[in-house]
Amino acid sequence: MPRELAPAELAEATRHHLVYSIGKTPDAAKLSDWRLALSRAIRDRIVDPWVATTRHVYAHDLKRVYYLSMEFLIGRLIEDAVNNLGLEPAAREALASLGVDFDAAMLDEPDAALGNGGLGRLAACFLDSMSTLGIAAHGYGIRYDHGLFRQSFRDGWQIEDAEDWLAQSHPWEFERTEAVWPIGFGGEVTTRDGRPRWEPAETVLAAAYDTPIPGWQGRWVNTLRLWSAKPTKIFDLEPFNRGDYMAAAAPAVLAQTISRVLYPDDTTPQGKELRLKQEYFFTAASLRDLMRRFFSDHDDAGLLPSRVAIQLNDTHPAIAGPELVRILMDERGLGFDEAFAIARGTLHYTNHTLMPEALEKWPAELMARVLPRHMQIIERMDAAHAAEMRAAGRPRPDSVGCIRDGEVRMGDLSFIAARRVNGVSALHTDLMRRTVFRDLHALHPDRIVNQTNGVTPRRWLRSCNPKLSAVITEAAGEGWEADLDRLAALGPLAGDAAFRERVMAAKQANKRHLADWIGATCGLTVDPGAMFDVQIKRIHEYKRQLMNVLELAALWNEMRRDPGAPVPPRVRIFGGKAAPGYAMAKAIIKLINDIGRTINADPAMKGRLAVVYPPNYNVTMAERLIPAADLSEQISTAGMEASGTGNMKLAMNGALTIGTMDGANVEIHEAVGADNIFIFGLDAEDVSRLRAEGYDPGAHVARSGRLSEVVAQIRAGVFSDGDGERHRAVADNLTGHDWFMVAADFDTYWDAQRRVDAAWADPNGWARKAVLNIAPMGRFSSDRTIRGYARDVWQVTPQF
Ligand code: Z16
Repeated sequence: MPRELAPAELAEATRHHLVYSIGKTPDAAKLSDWRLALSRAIRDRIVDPWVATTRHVYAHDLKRVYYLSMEFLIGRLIEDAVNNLGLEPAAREALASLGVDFDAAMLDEPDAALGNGGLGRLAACFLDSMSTLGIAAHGYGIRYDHGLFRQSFRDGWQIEDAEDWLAQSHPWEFERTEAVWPIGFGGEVTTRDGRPRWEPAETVLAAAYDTPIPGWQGRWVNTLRLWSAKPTKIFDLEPFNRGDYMAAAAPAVLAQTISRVLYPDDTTPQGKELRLKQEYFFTAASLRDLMRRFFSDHDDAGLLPSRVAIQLNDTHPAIAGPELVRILMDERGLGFDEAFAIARGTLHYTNHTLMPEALEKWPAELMARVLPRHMQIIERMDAAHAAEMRAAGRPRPDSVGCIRDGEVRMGDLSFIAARRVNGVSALHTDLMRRTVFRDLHALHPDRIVNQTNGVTPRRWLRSCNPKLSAVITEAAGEGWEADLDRLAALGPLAGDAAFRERVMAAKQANKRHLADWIGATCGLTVDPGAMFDVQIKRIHEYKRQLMNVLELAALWNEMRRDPGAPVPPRVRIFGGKAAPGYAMAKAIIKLINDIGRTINADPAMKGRLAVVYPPNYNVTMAERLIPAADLSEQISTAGMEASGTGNMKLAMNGALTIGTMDGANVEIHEAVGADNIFIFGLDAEDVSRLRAEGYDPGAHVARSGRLSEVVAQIRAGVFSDGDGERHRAVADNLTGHDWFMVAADFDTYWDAQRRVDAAWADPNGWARKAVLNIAPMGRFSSDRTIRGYARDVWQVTPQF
């Protein structure tokens, strides 16, 4: 723990940075200047423990973990730093003494959105946990100039705008001008001295930027190293001398596009050449970097698996397999067999989805053109794997192979190049073994392991929900933030009325706060006494926001028909972005906004039913919504959501789940018990059976009076100013195709919502359930997840 810091000392350090780092005087400083100065002052406190961590790792030659991820959705860092270092009170007081509001300064920090959703946020939670547990780890990724787009609504339709998180400089990072690696693309493979040699046609530089990641109490500080692409030469001299300055700058423009922008597709890869270049760019730079570190104090490449564990976050860095083999063969002179064996002892792969359209595939032609040497190595790895299986008397079926139908399959490549392959929830891992990886699993029965996702309780409880945190500290004592199983102490208190009241008072205060924010940002008045019912996640058909909004419309119908019915007041809240190219998801957004507008405009719904969809859902908005939620919507088609992590964050903050038996919902159900969760609908087996039998959505719609009525209203333009065409694509899809089985689950979802109504009508019972949701959430801390990876996958020992 860094030395205690007095507020006056922090104020002085902030003033000093304002003048000497930012170059402003207090009278001229804007809020963002103060925020940057404070960040620098706090960053100064992290540097000593950072250096100490690095020294410790070198001195003890600890095995290192490298987490390679295309996405790190870290959000605001000031908050993590202040919280983990215990500096919040000092920072608040220091800024107050300088005449600056701490909360306003925190909110001024741009939300670093270098990720799309769950996968990127998981990587950020893992960084926090690896530092908290004292694991020698580096995160490696891309320093995108522009993170995930900003969303706004125009007339209810999603509009995207460029995000610009670096506009005011990023105060946490250190540029490492000594760590700059050339990365090649294209060209050809020649032979020199009997060895293959790749001569790339283009080269760009990967430049390192380091952000320190302090763990709980600052005992350990790891590094997030992000790569930015730079040109190898700024100007082509020949056109420059001719006076054609624009042409002269062309190579610089080309290089910089590589790290320019995050691809905004959650779970649906685009197969674009630039994306493949991004993947190779950061993977090759990271391997170069970690191999330099390894060879700086070892000279036997065979030691790599015992000193280094590399985790591939999805197939995005899957080119690491062939790249590592290439380095060992072409640069270190090892034979193929030895190189492949070393790679297979060092690499590990996490799968995050089984949806066929989401599994990365590259045209073999593209791979061979962009990475000709790697294409040769992929063919060799694949052939070696096939030969090995034949020799073992277990020949591969045709369904296995890295290159099939003219495409390179990154899932198979990752599998054959990895020592361990993991799923992200028990159900998902089971489905991996039985479906997508069935044949590979039969060949390698010990390779697939489960590591159920988790979330960091520092950000997702302690820092976003200080009121509930104070109540928890009273019950569980200090220090639960790094030992979340201690929440179990709350279980016995579920029967204690005074304790329940304290928990619900925290919830109520958070709801009032959110209601004020909704009033200020959406211009809607909502009653903080109503049930806050939230569905916050990317907009995707499999997540079934459509089913939610159809049930909402049906509820509106019911409430209008029977104005006296004892339906508890609800505020239904949506948050989430659609991939810009995903037309159906964007159509669903428009439908939600149309139905929402209709309900909100109905005077009979005043104080009874309201719909809120604030634009631009991001990490910061999640931190506002989650502490104020009563009901958590986790209603994906069973078998489709690999895990979910929002489900864990919401339950940890005392929201009850309405959900299907999908992803980690299954484990949440097991943890909280059947009485404290609202489960409904088809399970994964039902879904696959129904699909195999031939699913007829029209029949399900016809059978449900409520659903038929809503579909007829949509077709009649009831929600769209009489325009029956506007939502036709959505309605037609629902009645004619409905791959995600909204119609099949609609009625049981309706019934589950009515069970929710009944439970809400008993405030004591609801509060009891809320406490019984929080109490068993220790198992969904990302600390538990990381201990699992450390033990079962990486074989490293946490220091704490
Ligand atoms: C993503 O966020 C996820 C999967 C994927 O293939 C690509 C992206 Cl960008 C999500 C899963 O959908 C979600 O269920 C899971 O909780 C999350 O990854 C983290 O594992």
